Amino acid sequence: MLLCALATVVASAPAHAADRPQPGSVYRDGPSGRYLLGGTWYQRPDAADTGIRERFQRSPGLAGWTRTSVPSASNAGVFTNESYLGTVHWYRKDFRLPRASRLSKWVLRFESVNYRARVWLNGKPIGTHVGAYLPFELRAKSVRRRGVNRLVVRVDSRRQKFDIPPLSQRASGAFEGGWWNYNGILREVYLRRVDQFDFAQVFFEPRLRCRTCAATVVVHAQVANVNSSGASARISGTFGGRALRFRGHRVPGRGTARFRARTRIRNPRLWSPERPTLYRGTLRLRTSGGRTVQRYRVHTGIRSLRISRLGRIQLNGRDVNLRGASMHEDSLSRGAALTPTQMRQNIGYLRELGATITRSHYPFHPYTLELADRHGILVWSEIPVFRMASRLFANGEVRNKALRMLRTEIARDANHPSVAVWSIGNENASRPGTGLRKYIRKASRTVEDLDPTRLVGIATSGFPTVQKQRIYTELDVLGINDYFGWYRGPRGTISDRNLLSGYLNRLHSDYPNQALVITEFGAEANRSGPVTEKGTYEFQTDFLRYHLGVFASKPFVSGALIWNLRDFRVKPGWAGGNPQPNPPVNQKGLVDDRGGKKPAWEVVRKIYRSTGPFR
Ligand code: GCB
Repeated sequence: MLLCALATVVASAPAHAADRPQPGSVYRDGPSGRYLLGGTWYQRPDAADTGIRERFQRSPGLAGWTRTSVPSASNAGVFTNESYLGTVHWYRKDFRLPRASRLSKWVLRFESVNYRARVWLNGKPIGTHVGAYLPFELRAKSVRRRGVNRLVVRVDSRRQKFDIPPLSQRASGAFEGGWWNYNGILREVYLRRVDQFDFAQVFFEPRLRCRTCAATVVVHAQVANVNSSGASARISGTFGGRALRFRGHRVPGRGTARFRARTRIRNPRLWSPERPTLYRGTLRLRTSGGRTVQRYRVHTGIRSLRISRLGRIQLNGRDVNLRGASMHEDSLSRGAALTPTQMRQNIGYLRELGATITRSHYPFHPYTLELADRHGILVWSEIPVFRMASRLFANGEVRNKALRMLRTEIARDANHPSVAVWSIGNENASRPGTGLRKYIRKASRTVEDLDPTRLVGIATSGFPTVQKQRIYTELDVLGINDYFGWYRGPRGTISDRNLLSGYLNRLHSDYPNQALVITEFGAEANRSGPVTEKGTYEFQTDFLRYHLGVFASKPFVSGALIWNLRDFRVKPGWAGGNPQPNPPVNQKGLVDDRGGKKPAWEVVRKIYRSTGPFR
């Protein structure tokens, strides 16, 4: 009740800096009719105590609000326990609708809000959403065609018991969670103009039987009718300049219909890290009367991914040998709300390093994926099912939530040729119980159904104490987080790096049909010192060189990713195995917070540059 009162008061306030959003988007692929809701926004912490709330209600103008821009992490640079555990923060934005036909309807698209969002438009609640890193859309029913609109968003970054990924403070005082909990509207907000029909999902599915074969591209389009009465829709389009022919379909009122077309490409130019060829696909959506209501464009690639009989990842029929580094969306100045320049910088580092693969614990910003497509960097794409205890998977609703994330991720990212693996989690229970086994099985079927062109995998802790887990044989790829010689592991079993080689051999014989990728290996480094002392640049350099040497001697290792490209913030008290840590910073980066390259950079760069993407 109080929340609504707050939002209504805000809604009746005089307009401040009401701009008219301009057409355009940060990432280029997707539907027409997108307008970036950039410009001036305002933010304020929640007025939790009555005094502040009263003041706020009496002066509904700008008192208490500060000017900001979106994307925004409200607690960037604040590394207190409270900031990590979560807060409530408000955002608001005044805007005028772009000029458009009266037939247009409007949708608000949020690319990522962490973690719970409640949204009001002109004082009316228009929807809520839970979970970051994936987009959600709300119908802007209460939008005013003339005059000023006021959008208000309440962002609550506190995590609840069954949220994914988990984040809390244990009774011991220790914190759960793997990266800083930034509160805010972490990625862009768009206004989308929709008229009658809307592309709900588009997938250009490349089918390629062999490297020299002709390719078939099957185009799947799901069209939504935003009106209440049924109507016929038509789609036309092109792929690589060739015409696509779809049959017309009737789309039920407020329902959806599926359209399909295919085209054959006799001599396809294949996408690979060496030559990341992109084909342009365009679609045009029309009413039966011939009025164009939306266009859609993608830049995608033709390539195949499968596992060979020897358990190796094959890209376009050739065994890969990938090397790279993982990333977190994190910067000292902006938290997780990276600017396009920062995303370009990160991809720039990967390119300079000679990396052919990257990874994160959550779906990347779509712009990062477009850059990866363009520059031939494969992506291990993961949903944030991060270190979840068995008891969580025992809960069917938790499993369903994770599966929904996976489906949303596939729907959003299926056209990126860089995405090679849909990863369904990281370091969950090492010996999956019934619940986790059910989740793995369902997730693997989900990928098979929705996207047969890619591999399904999971990242696990590399512990030799864990025997073969039969459930993993239902996956294509097994990710191993290798900290041999860094952490101690269960009963000290990974303290000795010399045990790494034998452990990898054992894994390969346990899972001969699964590909193995080293999803993590790394060591903290924040100072110079003896090579034998953990936390020194010398130790990190020697550690990475040694591990890369072991991987190079194992033809069954399809790829390896350093943890991490750059230093990032984890949680209060983070030490990460470094006897002289700098909490909350994870300093396993090759690059530090000032953009400085640590000594290991040059050693890794030389090794990566002399390792081709194929065997
Ligand atoms: C891991 C986690 C990653 C941590 C890393 C570390 O295994 O997957 O999120 O940051 O280890 O530095 O300990």
